[in-house]
Amino acid sequence: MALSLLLSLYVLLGAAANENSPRTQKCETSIFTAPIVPGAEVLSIIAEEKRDIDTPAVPPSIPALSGLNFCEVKVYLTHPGANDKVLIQTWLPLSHDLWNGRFQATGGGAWTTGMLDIALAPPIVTGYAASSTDGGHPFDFFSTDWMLNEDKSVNWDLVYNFGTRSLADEVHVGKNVAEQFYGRKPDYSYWNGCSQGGRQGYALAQRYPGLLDGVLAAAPALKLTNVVLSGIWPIVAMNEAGTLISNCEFDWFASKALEQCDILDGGKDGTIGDPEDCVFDPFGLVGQKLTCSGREIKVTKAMADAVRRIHQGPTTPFGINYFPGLPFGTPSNVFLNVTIDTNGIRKLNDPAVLDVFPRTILLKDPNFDVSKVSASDYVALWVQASEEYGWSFNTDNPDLSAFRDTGAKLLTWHGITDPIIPYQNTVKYRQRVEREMGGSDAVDEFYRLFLAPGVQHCGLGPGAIPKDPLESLIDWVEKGEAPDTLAAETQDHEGYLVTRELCRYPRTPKYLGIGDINRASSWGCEGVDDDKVVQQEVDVERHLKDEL
Ligand SMILES: [Ca+2]
Repeated sequence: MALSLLLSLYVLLGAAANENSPRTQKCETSIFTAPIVPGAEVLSIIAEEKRDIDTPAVPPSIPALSGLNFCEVKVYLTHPGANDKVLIQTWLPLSHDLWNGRFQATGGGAWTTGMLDIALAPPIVTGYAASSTDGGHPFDFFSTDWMLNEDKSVNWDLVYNFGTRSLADEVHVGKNVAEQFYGRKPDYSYWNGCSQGGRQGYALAQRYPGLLDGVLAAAPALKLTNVVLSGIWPIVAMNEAGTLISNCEFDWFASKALEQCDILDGGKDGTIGDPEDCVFDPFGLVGQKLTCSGREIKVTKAMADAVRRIHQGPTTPFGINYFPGLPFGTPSNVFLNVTIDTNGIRKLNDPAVLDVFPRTILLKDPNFDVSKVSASDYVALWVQASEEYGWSFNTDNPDLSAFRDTGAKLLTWHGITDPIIPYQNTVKYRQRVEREMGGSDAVDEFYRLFLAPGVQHCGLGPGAIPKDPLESLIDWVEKGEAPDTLAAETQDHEGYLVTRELCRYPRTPKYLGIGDINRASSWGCEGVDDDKVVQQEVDVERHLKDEL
């Protein structure tokens, strides 16, 4: 009797469990069928249960993780006529109970379309079904060789994959694979990427509206051909100024700018709240002395001129500025590599990866010498890059109406002292969207931008870094709670916690004058004058061609 009662209870409880939670399939190849992907043909699917997997860190935003368990689904597809073979890798929490019901598509970085395992580990830890793609090319952050065929002609299909096509494929496949595994569609789908991955988020919003409910796109490499070439501008600027300036000297100028402008936001906290307010004149330091590697150096006019030109950003020989430079106070560690030897001889060291794109893809000239580029050569490179690759890479269409009309949300944050992608590049895009789509308030309904003072590229720097911007996006999408500020924190050099609420663009931070300067509660956000925000757009490309 007791046994039959137990059996009855077992059946009842089992039935109830089945009714309330759909059964997760076993993680094996046989349970998956080919997803339908517009414009592509699935070649194969392989599913395998993975246990106790470790993944490496990618500083500053991705930590090393270990002991991960998941169902890995590899889908290989091709685009008919392209002769490509693209991997889309999806990781799925092993049971329905471990899944948070959401899908997350992840982005790449530098010259990768996706980061595969590295990018998939953080979302699996927090319960997402998540995807990444290799775009059909080898994984290498710093090489663009894969964009060329063996005969050195451009592989336009891979250029297309990298720019936009593989991103949509990744979302189609990932959502479908999750649905097959869990027996229901994801409740919500998101994009999460920084830098190249940030640009990719905008590519999805601009070209494939309707695929995602929310896009988190940090420090986006919008106008990618411009961003890439802006990396060699400091070298051109030094050529034009007639002197090389060492990293040590540049950083001395940065410290002077910080000394002067830190207080403009009301608080001496080691960051400049709004560099637009910082009117810093490097020529005012001519004649002053500094010390680098034990050697005393006197600031010359040529040095001040080099610093001015670097901060001004790409400018034609006739003085027309066509891309933002690094704001004052930004470190030089990425784009400058000049040292001074014991004899006082200045030397431009190997520019490392800065010249990869112009050397291998644009000019296809292995002997290209970036140290010899003049301001007019540079304009020619700029126009060529934009004309040949802009259609795939630049992701700068300001019309987001189709994305807005689906109800989706776009959230971006950008470090103000980003030494790789000037934050003004993102601001300029946002201003173009405002002009196109009814002004700042109308755009804020679906697209919000937060600037992070003192933060570098995707993280690092002395400023407070957004704590969990994806959570803020989720609250906006799923609960209708639009973020007015973005919670951020960091630790100062003594390990003391620093908190901030990052201001929603175009507002800027202001210390309230009382209270702990390291606490968010001591800071507010203030508005800006209208004339500061809206500037008429100039057709820069046409202007540059006129000068050629
Ligand atoms: Ca400050």
